[in-house]
Formats: sequence, structure tokens, C-alpha cells
Amino acid sequence: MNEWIDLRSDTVTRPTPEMRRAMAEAEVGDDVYGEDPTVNRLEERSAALFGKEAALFVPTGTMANTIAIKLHTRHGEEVICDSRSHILNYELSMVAWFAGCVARPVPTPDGILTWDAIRAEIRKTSPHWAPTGLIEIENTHNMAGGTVYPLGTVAEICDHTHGMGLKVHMDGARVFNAAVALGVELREIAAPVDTVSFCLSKALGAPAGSMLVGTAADIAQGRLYRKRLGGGMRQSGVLAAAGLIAIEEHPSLLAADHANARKAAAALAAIPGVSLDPASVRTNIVIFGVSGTGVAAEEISARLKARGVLLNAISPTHMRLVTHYDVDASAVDRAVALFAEAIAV
Ligand code: TLP
Repeated sequence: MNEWIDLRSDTVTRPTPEMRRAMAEAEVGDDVYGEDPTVNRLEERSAALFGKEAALFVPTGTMANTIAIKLHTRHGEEVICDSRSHILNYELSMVAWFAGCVARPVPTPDGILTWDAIRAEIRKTSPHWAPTGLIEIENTHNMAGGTVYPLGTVAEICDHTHGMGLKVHMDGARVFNAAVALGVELREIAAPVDTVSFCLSKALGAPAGSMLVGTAADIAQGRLYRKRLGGGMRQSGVLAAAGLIAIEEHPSLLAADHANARKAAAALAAIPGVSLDPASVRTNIVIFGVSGTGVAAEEISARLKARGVLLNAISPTHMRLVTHYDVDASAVDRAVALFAEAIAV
């Protein structure tokens, strides 16, 4: 397993020895009764970091987003999101399944919604239209290549949205990467939005778990939705212990992931047939086109696997490379060299 260079996602990291030790030694209780001290500490610390009243520990990012969407909407409403958003494309229609809403996708060049783009899609109740219930923004934006919302763009979206009595949820699965890229505190990113979900098990390296932060009232209600979804986890302090290390110590590792992604992007862009603007790479995700190589993305993926590199095709013509703490700069260099070899056969 260790010999693979695994660039499929930052979900593939294994917990560090320090995390495993903390998990083994974690103080635990029954979290459904609110009695797990390690989960409580993780929730308090997360709320403080994001400048929100409360936080909820959930098993996955999908559950955090699902709860947030349910909190802010009523059945039959629309959720405005970018057309490549995770909630629309990779969460098994939970917007419809749990919240009873439909997604209203808005195409953007870079995954970043603006108020102008959103305004055109806002609908009031009418004999024909479902009203808008929520605006959802993804920061960083996964399938647009780890792009980052400028603070001013989020502030403008929230000002107008709140003025209309609507809420904004941020899918911040990788919001720690956004904070590093912008050089700002998490609370600055979170300040204008109503709820933020973030993942402990992506770039931050915990084995499982995500958080939802927001008002005390929203999180109290969210706790009930978590139970409905089967997310009441009892002695989950064994997981929260790793989550605490993820949020306290691993953000300092992200700058290296970003540097490795930029390096990979520069090297890939120099390969004939690859389409990629290296300047667009701000965090740990590189999306690039391969149609100019004459080899289908799935075929490149298979050829790379035979060479010990795991890299996903995300469409017939595009691939995604994600850096994380389990791949160092030399492994990334080797992967790019093997990519050049794989398309040349
Ligand atoms: N993303 C995964 C896959 O599902 C695509 C990945 O490998 O990147 N929001 C965003 C922006 C995400 O990227 C993901 C996971 C989630 C939510 C969902 O998190 P989980 O997998 O914990 O449900």
C-alpha cells in the first residue's frame, strides 16, 4: 500500500502516529447524551476557531451539508449553487432526498459564484416557480480546481442574501486550505455566512469526521437531524481525538501541499497535449485537460496505475491531482514524470 503514489484525493491520508496515540488514549462518554468530553472539546474548539456559537461533530461532509441544507430550507424550495458543486453532483441528491428541495445550478468559469450570477436566479413564490430557499457556496471549490472565494465576494453575496431574508451555507470541506491561500483567519471567512461545514478527514488528515458550525439554535436542531440520519455515534471521542489534532496541528502542513500542487501544475502544463493554467492553482487540487494527448483520461489513469501512481479521471477528457501530507515533493515529481511516460506509449 505504501509504495503507491496516491494522488486521487486528500481523503486517502492515514492517521499519523500522534493521532493514533491520541485515539487510543481518548477520554470518552456517550455523545448522544452529550457526555463525550473529547467530542465536546472538538465542538467547542471548532466553534471558537470559526467565531460561531456552536459546532456539531458528524461522520461525513455529506452529512454536514445535508443537515445545513435541511436547517435553512423548507420542502419545495430551490437551493442555488454552482453547477459543479459537490452538493449537486456527489451527494446522491441529498438536497432532494432529505430536504425535499431542488438544486438550481449556476454555471461559473471557476466555481466562484458572484452576487450578480445569483441575483439572476433568485425566485419568489409564484404559481409556477419554486421559491429560492438557500444559497450554497463551496470554498475551496473542488471540481473547479481548489479555487478560493475572495472575502469580498462572500460578503457581497451574504449582504444581499440576508437582506432578502435568505441564508447562506458554505461547504468548506477544504476551508482550511482557503484560509492558508488567503492568509486570513477562519473566522474572517466564516463571519458573513450562516453555517460552514468542514472536513477533518480531507486535507487535515483525520481518519473520519466533519463539523458543522453555526448558531446555537441551528446546531441544537442539527443535532436532531444528525440522529435522524443515523449519525449519533456514542463513544466518538476516539475519532474526535484525531480531529482535534487535525484542526490544531495540521493546518500548518497545508502550505507544503499547496506548493507541491503548484509544482505539479507547472510540470504538467509543460507536457505537450496537457491543458492547464498553472496560475489558477491556489490550493491542493489540480484539474487538467488531457484531450490534446490523444489518450482518454481513463486510459491514462489505468496506465499510471500500472506504474504505481493513482490519479483519477473526472471525465473522459479531464483528470484531478490532489496533494496531501502522505505525498512529498519528490513523489509528486516522480508522478509527473510517470505521467509523461504513460501518455507517450
Ligand atoms: N469530496 C471527495 C469526493 O466525494 C469527490 C473528494 O475526493 O474530493 N464537500 C466537498 C467540497 C467535497 O470535496 C467532499 C468530498 C464532500 C463535501 C463530502 O465529504 P464526505 O466524503 O466526507 O461525505
